[in-house]
Amino acid sequence: MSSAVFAQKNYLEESKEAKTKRMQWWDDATFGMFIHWGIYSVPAGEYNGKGGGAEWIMETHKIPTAEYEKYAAQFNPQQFDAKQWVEIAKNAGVKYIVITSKHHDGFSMWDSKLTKYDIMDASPFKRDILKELSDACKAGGIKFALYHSIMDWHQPDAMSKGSIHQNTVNPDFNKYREEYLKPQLAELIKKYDPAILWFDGEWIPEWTEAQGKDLYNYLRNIKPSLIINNRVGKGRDGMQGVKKYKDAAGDYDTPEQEILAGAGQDYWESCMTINNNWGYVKADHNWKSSQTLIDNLVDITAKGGNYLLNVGPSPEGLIPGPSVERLKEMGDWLKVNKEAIYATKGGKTYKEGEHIRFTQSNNGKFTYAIFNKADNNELLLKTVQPKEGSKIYMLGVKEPLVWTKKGGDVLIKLPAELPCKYAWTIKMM
Ligand code: FHN
Repeated sequence: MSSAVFAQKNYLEESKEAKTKRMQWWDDATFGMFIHWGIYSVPAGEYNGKGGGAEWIMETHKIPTAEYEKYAAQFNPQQFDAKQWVEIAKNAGVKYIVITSKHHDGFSMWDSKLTKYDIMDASPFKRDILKELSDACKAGGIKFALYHSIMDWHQPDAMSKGSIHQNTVNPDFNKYREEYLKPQLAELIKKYDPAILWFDGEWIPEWTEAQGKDLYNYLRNIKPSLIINNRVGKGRDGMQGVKKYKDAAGDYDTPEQEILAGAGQDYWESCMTINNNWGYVKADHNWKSSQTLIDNLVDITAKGGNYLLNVGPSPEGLIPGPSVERLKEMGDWLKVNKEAIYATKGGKTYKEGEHIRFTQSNNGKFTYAIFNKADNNELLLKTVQPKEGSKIYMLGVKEPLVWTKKGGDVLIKLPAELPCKYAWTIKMM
């Protein structure tokens, strides 16, 4: 009897209109929270008294697999509360959460049928973290998404000959890809329905653009609405994260720890740490200021990108206090200025001096001038100005602002009392 062969759709040939429709929620969301959490939080950036590594600690200190596996037996985050994490994200104004399902160390943070090296079988915690968090995201109205590493330092066939993580005599990468990587991803989609799959670790020599294109299509045929980043293939140009060639696999560019120049870029998302590390490091006290984090959000939005800001929870299951404080301040700022950030596009001229950025409502009706510094309680606008005779407002302030023409520029008198800290938004037509 012939087996039913389901017609595989070729999503690599998706129309621009279909992609725009599929990406619309992501484009409007603008602000996401990255979570790097795994058994690497147990050593917390220190091994045998030496610092360095965070989520890379196994590689940084060349820890043998059998020794590293012991961290799984110590991973017991009893203070983990998914509802609390979602509350922190909502209070920050975050619209989607991307958490590591499996980082390079190969440990699966969910109950996987494909391995015993997972949260249910190898740790005393024995709770399905991804299930708890995906349920909490759904209840909280936040999109749930997953980071998944193609590189895997634990799976026998995943690392090439000569790698310190080579765990078998003749590694067969095709076997790893077809009998482990792809089935685990299908399992993750079926169990947790992620809105995005955020790939990483694609730089290994065994991975190719052709495999990336095949994986992209395989996943989109399982979940057509899935959004997949450009690290699914080999088209990313280093940490700048942009596509090296037009038809590279993946839906958006992924600059890391940097902000693109914007202007004409397609879909892109800048991922950044909130301190100096992705994974938890107990000695890392270098948190970025709320001013810097809000300036980054404004700058990225004005250039048409998304901001994926990372937290690294502790081995106890807590998002570090300084991260929570800064995320709350970003949320307070967004409560006043959200109209200039969500569902907007980059402004006509997004850069006018160091202290002003412009965004526009998606329908182009309103322009927003977001600034973080003004002289003598006045703001001078040069290249982007309000229409003659129109009223202009500051978001969070009821009364219209007084503005006058000064030569070819516009001078705006700021209200005596500003509605928030860090940066302010002028709304004009
Ligand atoms: O090697 C990873 C690193 O651990 C971290 O996950 C970042 C976040 O995007 N990506 C890779 C480094 O580029």
